[in-house]
Amino acid sequence: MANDNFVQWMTATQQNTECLLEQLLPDSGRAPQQLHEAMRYSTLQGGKRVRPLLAFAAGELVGASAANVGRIACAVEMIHVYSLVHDDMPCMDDDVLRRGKPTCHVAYDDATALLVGDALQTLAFELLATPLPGIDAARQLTMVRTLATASGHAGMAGGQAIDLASVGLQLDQPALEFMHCMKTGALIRAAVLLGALCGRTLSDDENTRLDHFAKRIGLAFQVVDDVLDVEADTATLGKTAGKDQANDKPTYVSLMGLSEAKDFARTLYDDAMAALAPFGEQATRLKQLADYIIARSF
Ligand code: GRG
Repeated sequence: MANDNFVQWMTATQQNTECLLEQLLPDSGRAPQQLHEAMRYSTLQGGKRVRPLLAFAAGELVGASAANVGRIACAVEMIHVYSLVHDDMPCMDDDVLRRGKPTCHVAYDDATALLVGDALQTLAFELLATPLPGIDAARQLTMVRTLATASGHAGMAGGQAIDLASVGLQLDQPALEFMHCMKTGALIRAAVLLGALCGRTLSDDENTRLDHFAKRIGLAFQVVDDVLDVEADTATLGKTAGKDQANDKPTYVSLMGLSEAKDFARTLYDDAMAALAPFGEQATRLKQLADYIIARSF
C-alpha cells in the first residue's frame, strides 16, 4: 500500500517535471530553430528525473511551495542533461545512445551538441536567478552559488576531468570516491539542498543530517550505476551497457568486485537512512527515493 502510494507520487512528480520542462524550454518554432529543437530533443521524454524527484522530496521535508521547487528541480535537470550531452560527445565518452535514442551529436552534430549543453547550463542559472515568490534574494543567491559549486571545477566538471584522466588507471577507494562525489554526487547533493532551501529554515543539526544523506545517497547512486553497467543490458539501460570495462574505466566493480560493490551500496544506503531518522515522517519521500535508488534496475 505504502509502495503504491510512492509509485503514484513518483509518476505524478515525473509528469509534473516533464510539463514544467516543456514550458521552460524555448519553443522549437522560434529561431534559432535547430538549437531549440535539439535542446528539447535532449531534455524531454527521457530519463528517470532522479534529481528533480530528490528536490521535490526535500521540498516536502521543509513544507516548500511546489511551484518554487518545480523551478529549481528543472534547473538541476537542465544541468544534468547538459552534462549528458557533452559527456556523449566524441571528445569525451563518445557514445551513440542515450535515454534509448541517438545521442544529441548523432541526431544533430557536434557543434549543436556543444551549444545545447551551453544553452541548457545558462538557462538553468537564468531560472535560478529569476525571483522565486516568498524566497528572499539572499537565499536565492545561496541557491545560485550551490548549483554553481556543484556543477563547476570543484564539482561535476572537475569530477569529469578526473574521470577522463583516469582511463586505464586503477584508482584506490579514496581516489574513486573523490572522483565520484564530484562527478555524480555533487549534483545529486545540490538537488536535495536546493529543494530544502525552498522551505522552512533548518537547524544546523538538520542541515548537517540532510547534507550527509545527500552525499551518501549520491555516492550510492554511482555505485549502483557501476553495478548496472555490468549487470544490465543496453535495451534496459537506454545507454550502452558494459562501457566502463570497454573504456578501461576505474569503477567500484573493478575495484572491489560485484558482490562487494553491492554490499558497499547497501552500507551507504544504511548510513544515508540513519541520517534521516530524526525527521520522522517528514522524510518519508526521501527515504522512499533512497529505496528506489538502491533497488533500481536502470
Ligand atoms: C560533461 C561537465 C560534464 C560532466 C559529465 C554526469 C557526467 C559528467 C557524465 C555522465 C556519465 C555517467 C554515465 C555518469 C554516471 C552516473 C550518471 C550521472 C548517470 C546518468 O544519470 P541518470 O541515470 O540518467 O540519472 P537519466 O537519463 O535517467 O537522467
